[in-house]
Amino acid sequence: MIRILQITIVCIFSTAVLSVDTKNSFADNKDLTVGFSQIGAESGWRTAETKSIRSEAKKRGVNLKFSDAQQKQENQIKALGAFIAQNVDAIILAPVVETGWEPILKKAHRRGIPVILVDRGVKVTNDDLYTTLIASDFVAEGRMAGDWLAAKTGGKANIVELQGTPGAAPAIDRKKGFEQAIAKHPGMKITKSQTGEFTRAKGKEVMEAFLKSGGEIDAVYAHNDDMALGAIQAIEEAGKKPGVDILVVSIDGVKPAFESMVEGKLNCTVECNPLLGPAAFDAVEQAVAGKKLPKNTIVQDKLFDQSTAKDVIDSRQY
Ligand code: GZL
Repeated sequence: MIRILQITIVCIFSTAVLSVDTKNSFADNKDLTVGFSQIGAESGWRTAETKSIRSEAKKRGVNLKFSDAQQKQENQIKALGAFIAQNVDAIILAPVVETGWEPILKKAHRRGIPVILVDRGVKVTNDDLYTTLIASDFVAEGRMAGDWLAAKTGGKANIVELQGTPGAAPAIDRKKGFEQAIAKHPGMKITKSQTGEFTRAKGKEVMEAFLKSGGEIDAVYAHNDDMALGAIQAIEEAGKKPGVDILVVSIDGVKPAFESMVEGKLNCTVECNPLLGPAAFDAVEQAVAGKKLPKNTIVQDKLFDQSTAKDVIDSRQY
């Protein structure tokens, strides 16, 4: 725990220092070339992360090569191959799924190109194949959402679940954490569960099918706000009141989620901070300078619900 605490303090401290005087500290980065393989633009969270990485690269004068994989791992692997062929100084990777990265990461490792993982982790036989992972604790996020729902329902609810992308770390771990939380309450069970692929459109479509298939639904647990907002639309179109007839809990903390909580439709969201640009380029600079980095930097998360949404909505940065 101390280790995580130290990492968190370092992370917060270095982020705080960077945001104060970045213009002076990194002017000499103009000859740094970094390849960034981004998953796509499936959610508000994702576009906020892309904006943070792009703006931080600009602020530091880093030459950023950006690739949008349109949700396909093969496109990410191709992009990493191109970055390696161009002999970039470092790679930032947001891996769409956990597995299948060994060969391409071995190639980068052989070329001595540091790979900074942001927002999602990978499963590899040797974690020397990546330099560091900067991400939230998705199991903790799922647990926070489950504990909140248990308290709200007195431990009794039929729940439908909208899962994220199959095989993605946040989908696997948010499910795990939520199930750990509700396991403490025999009256809480997940009656239906299907992927909504982290998108609003698919989340709405799956929720419509859940509603049509009958059975009591007391709550929806969505692995991200975009799917939750789609589910809210489906609940309203079915003539029910989201947030009242059917509770809605989700994760991310994007601004539209706060707007929905103020309207009384979304009940709670667990923030998963996407503004990873400063920490990502901190790690790039330390890695290219040959400094040792912690293998895992955990981004701190916080739960918001309708009792707090109004007070903080104007200060939300994404
Ligand atoms: C979480 C990130 C997830 C978000 C979704 O770190 O990988 O992917 O929760 C996004 O909104 O699509």
